[in-house]
Amino acid sequence: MKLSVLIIVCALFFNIEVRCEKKPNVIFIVIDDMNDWISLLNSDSPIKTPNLERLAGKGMLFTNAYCPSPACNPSRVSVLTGLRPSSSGVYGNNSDWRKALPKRKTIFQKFIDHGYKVKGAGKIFHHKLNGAFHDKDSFDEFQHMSKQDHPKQKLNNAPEYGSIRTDWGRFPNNEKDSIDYKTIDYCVEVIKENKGKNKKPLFLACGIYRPHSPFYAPQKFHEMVGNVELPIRKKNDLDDLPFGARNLMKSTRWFWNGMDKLDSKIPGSYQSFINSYAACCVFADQQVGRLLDAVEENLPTNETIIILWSDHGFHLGEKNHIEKFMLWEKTTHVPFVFVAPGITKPGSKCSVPIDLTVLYPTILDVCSIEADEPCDNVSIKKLLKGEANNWNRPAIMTYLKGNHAVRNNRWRYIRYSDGSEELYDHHEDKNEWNNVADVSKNAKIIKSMSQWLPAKEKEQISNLRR
Ligand SMILES: [Ca+2]
Repeated sequence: MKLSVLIIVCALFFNIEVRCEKKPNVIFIVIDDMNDWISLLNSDSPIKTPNLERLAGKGMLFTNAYCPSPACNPSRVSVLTGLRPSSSGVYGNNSDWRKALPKRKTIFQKFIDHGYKVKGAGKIFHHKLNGAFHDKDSFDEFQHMSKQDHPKQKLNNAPEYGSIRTDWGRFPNNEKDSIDYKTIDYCVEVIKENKGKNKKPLFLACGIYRPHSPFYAPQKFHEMVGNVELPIRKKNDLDDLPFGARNLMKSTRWFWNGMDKLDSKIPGSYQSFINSYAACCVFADQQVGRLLDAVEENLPTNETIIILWSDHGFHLGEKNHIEKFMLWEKTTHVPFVFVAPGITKPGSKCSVPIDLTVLYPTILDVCSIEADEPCDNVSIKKLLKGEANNWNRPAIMTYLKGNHAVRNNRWRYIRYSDGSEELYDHHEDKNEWNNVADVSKNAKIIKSMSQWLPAKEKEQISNLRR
């Protein structure tokens, strides 16, 4: 009896030791502009994402995950450095993030320091100004997004509306000519090279560009989605918006208003736009599938962490808005899957609202890397283990200085820089149609949620120019 106890104790000890010494591979997937209207997060959705669901089956799906900011640059910088826009001053898509945070180590740099080989491809940092936002020090090797080919003429038959960058349709002919196909090709090669024992642990960042605009996907993906039902909208939905919201919407009003006009002129245009966004999501899902095939064939399941997230959501006409850049549910709710062998239970779900500033402290915690600098959020390793009791931190989102949203399991509270407010009750109003901030009995809720707004806000850093 005593001997068997001793054996069990030794075995446990041995296992723990093995886990500490072995550095798991990390596959880190970020998708651009993918919102929550996908079957991963909404089983009724016409946009089917079987590969995202296959990934979720391996670990934990967060059903209430939110981006730190509904724009590429501030969201990505925030996730990759663990600092909110209010701490960094990186509020906008042009903010010079490295100027704001010259010494802050990104997730990737922490892994390089920890003995990892860190490679990446595609859109990881904000893609503008020919890759000026990219961080060379974050990677041992990186394949930039391939050049975006465009059709000779816009495909949406609307030369006056938007630009080629907001076009939609069936393109390119051959999916192998798409940016993401080439990104995945690179990642698959890296994964294959890492097959076998005694390899240096791999951290691979894979940035998928679709469903970001232009909303181009090859013919076959359009055939897969067909005619998708249109998003639901409410008449006069905007009547109860405060000035702060209307003001923030100004710069993107052309997108919806132009669509409305175009659809009157060429009926079916809005439908074809929606179909194209759906086709882009299905295309992105298929690229994730190609990556998962390579991971399953070449890397040991019990020693490979896989993380997938989207940098923010996207409105497709709900609230008369097409774009991100607002603080509502559709612009901030994102897919987030975390597969951590030995920690997450396959096929598990967590509905605790979190924002993705948790990623930095969590991934370091899970991989036993010391976070030597303070983070704005905490590790969610407990949630990954299924221990969600007493978790009371809400998700916090920021867009431009002074505009914030706080989301708990029932409410979304938004406060704009002019002090105006919105409050939505998700138990009754999943579409955020009825702003109940002015209802007197909700004052207590607003007061309690306001406590989570950032106490200090850094001045906005200057824009990066080239
Ligand atoms: Ca409304």
